Amino acid sequence: MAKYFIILSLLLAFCTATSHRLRRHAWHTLTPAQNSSYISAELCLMHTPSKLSLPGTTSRYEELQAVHQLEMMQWFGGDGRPQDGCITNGPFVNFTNHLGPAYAYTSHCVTRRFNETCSAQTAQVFVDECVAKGDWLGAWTCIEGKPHTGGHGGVGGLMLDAVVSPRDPLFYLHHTWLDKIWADWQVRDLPKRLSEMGGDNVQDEGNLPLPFPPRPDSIPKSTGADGDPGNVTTLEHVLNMYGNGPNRTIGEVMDIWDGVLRYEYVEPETGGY
Ligand SMILES: [Cu+2]
Repeated sequence: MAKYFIILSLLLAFCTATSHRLRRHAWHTLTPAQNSSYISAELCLMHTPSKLSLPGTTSRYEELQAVHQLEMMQWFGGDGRPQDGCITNGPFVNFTNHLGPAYAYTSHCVTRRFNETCSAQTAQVFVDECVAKGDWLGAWTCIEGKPHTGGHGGVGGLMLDAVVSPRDPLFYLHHTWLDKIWADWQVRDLPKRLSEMGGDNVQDEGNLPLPFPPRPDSIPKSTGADGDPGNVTTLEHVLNMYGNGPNRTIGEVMDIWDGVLRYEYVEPETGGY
């Protein structure tokens, strides 16, 4: 929550000239008059023309959004261009993919089609809802639902290709964030949640949030379900790395802190995800 108040204070500072030191207060402690004055400050920003010549901006309000967008673009590039979705800036602008779409093999750029409606599903409120679930099946389906699909749909383009979405470098940022949500759910009930597993190991292709085309005969069948006694995922389930590293069972990687992975998350100073 703290980060929102920093942004709120910045918004107010743009339209309120002050000579004394500003003090930051939580929204719910303000008077109705102060709440309305804050809203007026936002409207002021929205109605004040831009002056920084940042791409796409028409108001001071959008210039603040542009700071965030440009920070991301600096590292990963921005949205795709209208005609074909290819990104036009950032370090991956000249990167050519060779896998996909789906199970095909073609040469193509990194494509994106940002969608703020989808991105909204990654909001903190939905993450909190998932982390509060009392069992693995509840947490997994919750994370899969909004935070997971919200990230894929929010970026769009390659990220919406259910078979080869990792073609966009943003995929890895998104999925390591999902890993953290899982770990945050685990720490709420340790050590019990280091061994909680379940759910189908072969997804129902007719009931997926993203479309999976049928697997052609030329593609080897997945061996991901090795080790499971049936269509229920267990700790003995083998994660096939196809030579990228040693195959592991799910049981071996459940404990990120003391298992074979051995890592921990460092919380940002402002908290949150
Ligand atoms: Cu994903």
